[in-house]
Amino acid sequence: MSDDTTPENQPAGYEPPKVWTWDQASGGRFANINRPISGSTQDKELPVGKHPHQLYSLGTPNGVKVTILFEELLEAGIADAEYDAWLINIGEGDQFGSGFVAINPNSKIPALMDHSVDPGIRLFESGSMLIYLAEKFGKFLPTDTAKRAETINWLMWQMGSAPFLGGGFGHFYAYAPFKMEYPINRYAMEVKRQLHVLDTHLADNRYMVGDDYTIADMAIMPWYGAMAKGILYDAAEFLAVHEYEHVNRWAAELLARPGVQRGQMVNRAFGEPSRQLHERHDASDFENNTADKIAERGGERI
Ligand SMILES: N[C@@H](CCC(=O)N[C@@H](CS)C(=O)NCC(=O)O)C(=O)O
Repeated sequence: MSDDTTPENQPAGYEPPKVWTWDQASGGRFANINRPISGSTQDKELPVGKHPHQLYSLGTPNGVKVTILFEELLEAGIADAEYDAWLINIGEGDQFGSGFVAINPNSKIPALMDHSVDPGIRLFESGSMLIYLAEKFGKFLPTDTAKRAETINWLMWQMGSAPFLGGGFGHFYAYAPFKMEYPINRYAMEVKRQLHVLDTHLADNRYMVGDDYTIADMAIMPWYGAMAKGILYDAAEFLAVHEYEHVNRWAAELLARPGVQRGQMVNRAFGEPSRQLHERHDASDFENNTADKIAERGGERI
């Protein structure tokens, strides 16, 4: 490709047709699961375990936000926050089963049911779950009006910003079938701008809301903290993430928390087997039922 990056010197590329049609062979990591219509593709009930909260998820940054909150609530001694976490394999299309779609019509993990009330309450959108659980248990969402507003500010910032990081930068840098300069440039610039927003704020604040550790930290860390630590998309060098010194300091503090460490393991189906807990039904599962231990027993859970 030419070194000249002015638009008129870029390759001509694609001319959109008058009416878009679905090209099933468009390529890329998610080509075989993405569709332009919503709804279920198969009848499939979801399993229900013994606890009031039933989480159907996967250990991606959006899923991990919620398992971190559950583990932090339990770490804080709130026994009623016990939960079962079931693995939803989005690569296999589990999110299009009828039981899953009944909880989340948008077919994305995470999805949560609270059966402690009758009828049970469904929750979709990770940010909605964080607010619901924080309010239910009176933790990690300050009651002071100004601090509560600031927590929701940063939570909504995360919910609005992360699609640029994941759906934009991550998609074009790591998952698209070939590299394209225009979208990679556009999203790299936006992600660096977002990291700078955080870095500037964290220069003067220990956590996102001053000295209060809140659901805003739990929402932002799995995306931007992981990015600053070079965990996402193998893009640490490309985005020079070491430059965001305050984001790195904040992420290191959060990553050392036992609740965060356990939350990151739940529904994780990739990486080091000893850090993968595909299903979580009990606190003892972290000891007994990680993927390495289950494999050693020939597939048996205890
Ligand atoms: N805004 C949603 C985003 C959820 C989302 O994008 N989930 C992805 C995994 S991180 C997913 O389930 N993708 C499956 C698909 O697109 O079919 C949330 O925060 O809950």
